Amino acid sequence: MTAQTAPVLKASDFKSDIKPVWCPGCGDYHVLLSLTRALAALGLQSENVAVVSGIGCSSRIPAYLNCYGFHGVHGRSLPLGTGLKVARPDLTVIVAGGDGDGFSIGGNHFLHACRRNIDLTYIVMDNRVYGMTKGQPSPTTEPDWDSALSPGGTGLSPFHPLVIALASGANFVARCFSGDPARTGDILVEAIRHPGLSFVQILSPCVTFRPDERSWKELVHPAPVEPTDDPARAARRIMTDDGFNIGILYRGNRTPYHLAKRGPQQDPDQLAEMFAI
Ligand SMILES: Cc1ncc(C[n+]2csc(CCOP(=O)(O)OP(=O)(O)O)c2C)c(N)n1
Ligand code: SF4
Repeated sequence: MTAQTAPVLKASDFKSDIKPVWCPGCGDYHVLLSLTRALAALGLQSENVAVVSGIGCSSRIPAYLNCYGFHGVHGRSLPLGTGLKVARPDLTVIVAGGDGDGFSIGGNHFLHACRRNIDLTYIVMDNRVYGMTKGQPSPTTEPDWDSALSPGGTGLSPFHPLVIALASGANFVARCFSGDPARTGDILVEAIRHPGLSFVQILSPCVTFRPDERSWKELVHPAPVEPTDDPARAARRIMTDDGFNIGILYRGNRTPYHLAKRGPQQDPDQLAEMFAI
């Protein structure tokens, strides 16, 4: 009898048959492409990958992938992904969503997922707006972005996700641009390979509610420095860059979370008995 070898999957094999409902020109199409390329480049099999999301246009991504997926609850993608990874450490778990999902309602989970430094890759498709609910400002929206829903702008200081991730304990931090799927795919490969919590902010224009973001393609540029393993240096650089530096900005050596060695797992029936009223 000959041993069966797993087939080598192409990027297109990771794409499901479901046609995305994103607006024509939405940056998230290219994020989908980059992610399928990364999964293929890593030589992964569909049954060993799970993509978990929250709610938002960007959070629809699990449906468009041919691997395990969970389209969860708004702001709760990281606890879902954390639970999955702890229960199934053998899986490659990728958590994905938008800036509203991750930094607003999910902001607290973002801090603590970075602090726990579980071996996850967290992708945020940052369009600096709530796309799905028609254009409200998000935590990363510029204070002077003038719109029908925020006349004159919010006047609020934007959230700085990369620095907050660093300060909270993430082990890998990168910024990508959806319009460069080749580079984004390469960075995602490194993010997925890197142990611990890898946070990848992908600037992904919302062409419907932020048509001004079409200009991002002229603004992005490669980060002028090599990634550092010093979080303070990385944070200083990110705080003083123009927000359009693309590349791996921090590659850390922080020890990822491992389940403490415990005795044999409790029998669920015994547990139910203990808590029976
Ligand atoms: C608990 C809860 N609160 C609010 C909503 C409404 N809601 C759905 S998506 C969304 C924001 C989406 O913005 P973002 O996460 O940035 O994703 P995008 O659509 O821009 O990709 C909101 C507020 C919800 N579904 N559930
Ligand atoms: S509303 Fe914006 S984020 Fe949502 S699909 Fe359309 S372009 Fe993309």
